[in-house]
Amino acid sequence: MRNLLIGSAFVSFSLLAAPTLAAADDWDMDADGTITWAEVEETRKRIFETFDKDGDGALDNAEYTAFDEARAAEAESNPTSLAKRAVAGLSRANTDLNLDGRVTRAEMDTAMRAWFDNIDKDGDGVITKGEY
Ligand SMILES: [Ca+2]
Ligand SMILES: [Ca+2]
Repeated sequence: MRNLLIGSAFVSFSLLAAPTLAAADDWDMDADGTITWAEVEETRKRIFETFDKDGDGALDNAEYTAFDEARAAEAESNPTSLAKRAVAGLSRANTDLNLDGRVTRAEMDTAMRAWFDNIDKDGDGVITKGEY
């Protein structure tokens, strides 16, 4: 269930990570119809570049609140089902794995890796359209 929640929200990360990323297809950075783990890691990097204001490698309470607000604003202005699901799906409940109030790169990595492995049903390390 946890993985499913993360997964449903995951494809909306691109809507949130940066204003320049407007479409879910932006996940697929080389536009070849697949999402690789490298592309997932790139998106995670962008999330931290955008929201980790003090650059300490973790989203603290205030920084995560800004991330929450960005997702809420995105869902408001672009009310796709993916954007709406991202509001709850990417909440601290799903990413702050040790419940210490901060989401580290490692925690985000673990959450996204779990999602990736869950969706990549044939285990070839690549998510193809239809799998997501
Ligand atoms: Ca920080
Ligand atoms: Ca934590």
